[in-house]
Amino acid sequence: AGRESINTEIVTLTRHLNEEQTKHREATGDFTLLCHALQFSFKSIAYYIRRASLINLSGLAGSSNTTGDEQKKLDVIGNDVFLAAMRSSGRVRVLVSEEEEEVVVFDEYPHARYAVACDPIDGSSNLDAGVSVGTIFGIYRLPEGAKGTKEDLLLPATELVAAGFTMYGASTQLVLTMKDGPVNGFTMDNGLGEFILTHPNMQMPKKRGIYSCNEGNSKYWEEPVKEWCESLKSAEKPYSSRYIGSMVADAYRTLLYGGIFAYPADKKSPKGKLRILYECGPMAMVFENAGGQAVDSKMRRMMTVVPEHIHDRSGIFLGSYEEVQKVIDVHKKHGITG
Ligand code: P6P
Repeated sequence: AGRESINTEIVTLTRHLNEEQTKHREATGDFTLLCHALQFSFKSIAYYIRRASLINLSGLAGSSNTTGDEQKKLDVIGNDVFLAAMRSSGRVRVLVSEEEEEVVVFDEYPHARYAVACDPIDGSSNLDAGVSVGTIFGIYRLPEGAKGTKEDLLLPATELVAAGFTMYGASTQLVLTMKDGPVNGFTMDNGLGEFILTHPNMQMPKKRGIYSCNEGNSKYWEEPVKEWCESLKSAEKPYSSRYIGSMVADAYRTLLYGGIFAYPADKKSPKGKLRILYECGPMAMVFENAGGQAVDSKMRRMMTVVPEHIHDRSGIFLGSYEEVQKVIDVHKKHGITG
């Protein structure tokens, strides 16, 4: 009597991963250990991002990465933290990072069975402005006898065993999904230092009048894209426009509220801007598993697109099932059918 009711059934990410492993009697625990290393890297990156302004970690690091973006100090720290966590897990053979020109091979673990693709801090150009940024990741299971070369990672997202992203915003939110599994959302409890399951089995609204794209590029858009965007603005009930310019933030809002995120390939960027391996592919898997759709600029199912090289790019339309269907239907009228 008089005992305050405490919730003894808090599901932490650690508990969730252990329960998942128990469901698969044949599991060796390697994947679980890899995910524990992943979660540690998210906690570390969150820690540094939150302190950035205090210890002057924002601002340029004076170097630039493969795609020529000005590298921010936090980009470098995020990449270092992520690589160290993956290496020390002993479960990763080969890794692609937006910050690394070549694949990173962990020769000290020749029998490790996983490959990881990652953008340690996506959207970092917004960091100094205090905009939410994030880590996007995809995990592949290597075939027996794999040597850990870049070919092991030039795969479509249909081959991913897990994918997700962590958004460092007002709170630290992790979205994680396994192949053909549900999408689960976790929120970091700083008191416990644990990710807590707060959004089990996320299901997207089938439609929503919100579109998210950089209309500053519309001069370069192909005709079907212009027609699609105009149709939203001239609809009976015109759509709302929401664009943060940080993919993880725009994706997370779209996942929760519904709507559509688009970064089309255009005349200025014929291959598109976003990278297949560590932006488009993992996001496509999350959105499909949450009941949404994802296609590239040729209207191909995004999850089937195979990157030609590890930093290959693609156009992408990502969102509620019916909202992406509208894009597909407009392109069909122009003879583009994926
Ligand atoms: P733009 C951030 O630099 C990023 O890679 C994604 O996070 C974001 O969606 C996109 O580029 C924003 O690009 O051309 O609209 O600034």
